Amino acid sequence: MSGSSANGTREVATLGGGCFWCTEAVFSELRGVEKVEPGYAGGTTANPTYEQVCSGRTGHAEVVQVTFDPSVLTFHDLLTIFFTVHDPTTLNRQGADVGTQYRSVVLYHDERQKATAEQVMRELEEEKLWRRKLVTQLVPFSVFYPAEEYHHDYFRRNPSGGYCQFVIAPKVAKFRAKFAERLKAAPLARA
Ligand code: MHO
Repeated sequence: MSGSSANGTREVATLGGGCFWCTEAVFSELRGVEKVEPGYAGGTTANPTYEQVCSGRTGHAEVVQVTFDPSVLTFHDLLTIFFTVHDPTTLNRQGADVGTQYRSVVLYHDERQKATAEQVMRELEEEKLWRRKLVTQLVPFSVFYPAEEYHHDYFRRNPSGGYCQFVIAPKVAKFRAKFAERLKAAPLARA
């Protein structure tokens, strides 16, 4: 989906890579990313709650909806990073988080996004970045339900939580080291 604003064109991507606390923490540090909203997509229940999604019965995945400036960060770049910060080879699972709500999924907003996702997935298979086959779902986007307020900015607001310290912080550290030149600010400049 593309749209125009006073500052130029913006694009929206909807991506599921396991727990949305993790993907939000990572994507929000990228230059070119203007907004990252955690939520639910790809299921059938309208206006699902977190508890319902966690039950695995709504069909939704935990996702992030990312609004970005494609002149700074292309959808191709965003996807390449997406496929590095989560494991797209474990079906319905990211580490200890198991269930269809943690599936790897790209919900494309138009045919161009679909073609780009197919291309990036092919490139990664060829590069053998992941030794196993990618199991990422590629499906058309329909509805996004924002998550409850307390899930927004979760990593930054709950740094001492166990999941934040043991699961998210190491992922963020790896991401910062790998994509240092793409960050909004140097990691050392952050408190
Ligand atoms: N296993 C984690 C997942 C959080 S995530 C937002 C927990 O229940 O704390 O699904």
